[in-house]
This record gives sequence, C-alpha cells and structure tokens, in this order.
Amino acid sequence: MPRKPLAAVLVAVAALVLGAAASAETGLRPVAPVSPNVERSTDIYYLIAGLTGLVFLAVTIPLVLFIVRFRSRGRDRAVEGPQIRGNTRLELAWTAVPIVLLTIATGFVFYKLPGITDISANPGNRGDFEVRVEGRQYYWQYEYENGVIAIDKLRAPADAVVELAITAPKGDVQHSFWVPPVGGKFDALPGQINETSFRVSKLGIYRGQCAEFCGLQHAAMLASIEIVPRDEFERWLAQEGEAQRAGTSDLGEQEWRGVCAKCHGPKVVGEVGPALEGNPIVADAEAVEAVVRNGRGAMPPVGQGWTEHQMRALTRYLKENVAEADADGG
Ligand code: HEC
Ligand SMILES: [Cu+2]
Repeated sequence: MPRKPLAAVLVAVAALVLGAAASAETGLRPVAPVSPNVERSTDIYYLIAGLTGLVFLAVTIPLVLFIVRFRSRGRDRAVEGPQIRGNTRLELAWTAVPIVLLTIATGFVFYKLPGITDISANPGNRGDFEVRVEGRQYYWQYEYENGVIAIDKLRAPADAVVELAITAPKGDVQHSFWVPPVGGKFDALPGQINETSFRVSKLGIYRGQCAEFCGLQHAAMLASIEIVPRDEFERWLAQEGEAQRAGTSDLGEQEWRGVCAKCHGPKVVGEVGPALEGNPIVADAEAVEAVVRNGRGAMPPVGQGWTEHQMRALTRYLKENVAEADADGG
C-alpha cells in the first residue's frame, strides 16, 4: 500500500471540510430556521448528523487502533494469522445496534413530519392567508387574493400562516421554489399545484433562489420573502391593490427589472437579448405586448397569461423610462 498518496487524499479531504466550515456564514450547519417547519427539519438534520457521527467514530477509532496494534512488525508474509471463527456476542451487537439506531431515526422523522408538511399543526398559529406562486422563465410571480401581483419579492405578514400554492404556467418548464430559512424546496410544475406554508415572526428579508436548472438565466431567478408587521402588511396590500388598478404602482418597474432586464440590455451577463434601452420598439405598446405574450426566437413567452393591468403597467413603464433612456443608462 503506497502511503504518501493516501495521506495526501486525507489531507485534501480535511482541508475541504475545514474550508467549507469556515467559509460559509453558517459553516457546515444548515441556515438558521425562522419558520417552525424548518426548525423541525433542522432538528432531524442534527439527530441524523449525531447518529452517523457516532457510527463514524465507533468504526474508525477501533479501525485505526487495530491497524496499529496488529500490524505485521516484519512478520513473514507467508505466516498465517490466528484463525478466529464466530463471536456470538459481537455478532448480536452489530445486528441489534443498527436496528436500534435506524428505529430512532425513523421514529424521530415520522414524529417531526406532520409539522413540516402542515404548518397549522404547530401551536400559536392564526389566520390563513394564501398566495399563488408561479415559477416562470426566469422570475417568480406572486398573486395575492385581492389580485395584487408582485415579482420576485414576496411580502408577507409576521405571525400568520402563509399558504403558498406553487405552480408554473402550462408551456413553461419546471422550477423549484426555495427560500431556505423559511421552507424546503417545492417543485413548481406546469399545470400542477404544490402546497406548502410558513409562519415567521422575525421581521426581515430572507433570500432564496430557483433550485431547478430551468434554462439560460436560471441563476438570475432569485426569490426573497420580506416579513413585515401584520397591520403594515394589510395596509400595503390594500393600497397596492388600488394602485395597481389605477396604474400608479411600481409594478411596471418590478416587471422590467425582474423579468426583462435579466436578459435584455447592455449590462446583462452574457447579453441574452438585444439592448432595449433607447430602442424605439419599446415605445410601441402593441408591438411589445405581442412579443411579450408570444415570445420571439430565443425569447420565451414571458408574459403569457398576464392581465391587462399587468401588461399596461409594463408598457407604460417601458415607454416612460426605457424607450427614452440612453443605452448605458437604464
Ligand atoms: C429569456 C430571456 C429574455 C427575457 C426574459 C425577455 N426577453 Fe425579450 N428578447 C430576448 C431575445 C433573445 C430576443 C431576440 C429574439 C429574436 O429576434 O430572435 C428578444 C427580443 C425582444 C424584443 C424585440 C426587439 C427588437 O428590436 O425587435 C422586444 C421588444 C423584447 N424582447 C421585449 C422584452 C420585454 C418587454 C421583456 C420583459 C417583459 C423581455 N423581452 C424579456 C430574450 C428575452
Ligand atoms: Cu427556475
């Protein structure tokens, strides 16, 4: 057995593990949970890490001791070692111990599972509140019960059970909604609805991303959840509803930044689409609507199924802010 390569591999693995532990904000730990469902899956993570850690030590420590203790010490290769056959107590132990460990792990998972899949099973919940989440190439579109639309950033009230109906429009591709401190990954599949929920008390912005490789600008498909106090949220939702109906909200800007600017413009990584800043076509609402609803060439139909309000918000914003901007402004 050549010793040097083995030592090199061990050192490299140790360096990788230590590097990972030191580099990320949370090291090798999962992100700090802010919703009870994630607390429960984090508990499972720690239990399984503990059990597998114990097994690792119980195997490797004796292994190293035996390697040292029973090494050949220059004994002739042809000499046979002692012939040992069977050890009932040991054999019973290494059958029973794994069964016990697996039973503990399985029991704990099934005990924690209901509160992971159904938030309302956790104590202290009040008020149900639903948002439709659509994964689309390459943005997240949220729709509240009163018709308010938001792109990429979901605003939600603190201390309420927020239910998410996660899907993707027919003809789009598969995405996966994932904001780690708030919930596990949930597939966003065309024509199918997956439901999950969260309840967060700690105000703040929690970040995540699409977790399913969904095409060219997949990496730009970021999601965030902003938790605001409940009364502030309700005020915002009502005001935003009125503003979107009246056409005075910032929806058009959200759409430009969250949908179009990920592909268009001189500052886009890889320049997927032609620069639109200063392009006269963006002042022509009908032409824009046709391209956005139906797609063109390599551009997917990003605006398929958009409401009139939503489309008008975009065309108005483009006309006022993008058509006139110079190519390096925007
Ligand atoms: C996935 C990347 C992508 C996204 C997102 C995207 N586009 Fe495009 N767009 C393209 C590509 C690529 C073309 C060139 C298509 C062709 O002609 O083959 C294009 C072409 C266009 C054109 C025609 C330009 C011209 O000079 O003829 C317009 C207008 C346009 N896009 C507007 C938009 C708007 C508005 C949005 C946001 C609602 C948007 N696009 C989102 C990739 C994208
Ligand atoms: Cu995606």
